[in-house]
Amino acid sequence: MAQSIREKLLTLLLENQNDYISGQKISEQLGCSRTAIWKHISELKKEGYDVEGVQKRGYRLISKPNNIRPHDIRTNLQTNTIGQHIHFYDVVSSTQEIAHTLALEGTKEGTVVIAEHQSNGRGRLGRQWESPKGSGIWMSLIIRPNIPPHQAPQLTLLTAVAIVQAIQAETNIKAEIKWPNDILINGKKVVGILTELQAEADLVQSVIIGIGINVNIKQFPKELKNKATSLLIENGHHEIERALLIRTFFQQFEILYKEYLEYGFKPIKLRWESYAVSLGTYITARTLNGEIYGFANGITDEGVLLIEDKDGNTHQVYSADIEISSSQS
Ligand code: BTX
Repeated sequence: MAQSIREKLLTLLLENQNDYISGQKISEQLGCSRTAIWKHISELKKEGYDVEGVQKRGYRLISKPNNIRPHDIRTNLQTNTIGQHIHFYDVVSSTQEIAHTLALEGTKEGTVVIAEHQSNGRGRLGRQWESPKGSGIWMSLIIRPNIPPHQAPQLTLLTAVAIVQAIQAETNIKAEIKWPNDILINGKKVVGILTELQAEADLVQSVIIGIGINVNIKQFPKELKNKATSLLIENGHHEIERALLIRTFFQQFEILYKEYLEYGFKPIKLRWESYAVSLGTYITARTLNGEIYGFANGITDEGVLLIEDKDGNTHQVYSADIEISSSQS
């Protein structure tokens, strides 16, 4: 999608962050009047951008807010599809709900729904996902891969790889993946992924990937304190620019997704394994049909977890919550 005037203006201001750029130059480059530019700058100021305007010198960007509106994210975004269409909300019940409706209406692949706050963010099996205002990334990405439904869990693993890579690129923190959908730092959950499908018997129509990233959360409610963390907590309490992290995630995701569509899951699986904490160790898997305890041998080319129990039987686990044990019990 072509950049909007607002995005072009932001790009110019960011490229010249420490210098003044004249109103004349901006209006030439953007092909709009100086009054229109002044109006856009006023809007940006209302959103928290600190832009200095000095007569005869022009405009200079002094600082930007930690916002995640479409133009904050799309400025300098280098993707063809992922994140090219963004629906932003201050508050929603769940971004998944809106994404489902958009997907049914035939929205373009790569469309993203993002909110500052979810009043009813959801995890798997009807669990709640805590989504406080202004400090996280709560978003749903819609894609339309040409795959049978049973392969869709691979996209959860692909998403996890893209997130781990984006976190490492932007914060230098090495996060780990716990099969199938948790991303952990120091054993605590920092990201949750919820993959939902719209499918016919043998063909996927849309995959809606819900992603919750605890970015700048300073404190968690009592019941989550011991199992949840945020990038800010793990990063010596330095704030992280959310729009930048989202952009990097979109770029990483697009690269991996293209690779996946062309070569299948194998190359993604190799990367996933290099970040996984739940392999080569004893684990307990809690499935809807009961518990399995054993040695996690690996995942199949489909993304299914293989657990060998004490009798040497291998179990294929498609979905579960797992707990890692430090040794054989
Ligand atoms: P899950 O079922 O694996 O994890 C849910 C569990 O994680 C909860 O029961 C709780 O114990 C814990 N938890 C809740 N909130 C948090 C949090 N902020 N940080 C760490 N742990 C938490 C994981 O489900 C999938 C979550 C997906 C969330 C995204 S946000 C955007 C999209 N919209 C939506 O409604 N859900 C997805």
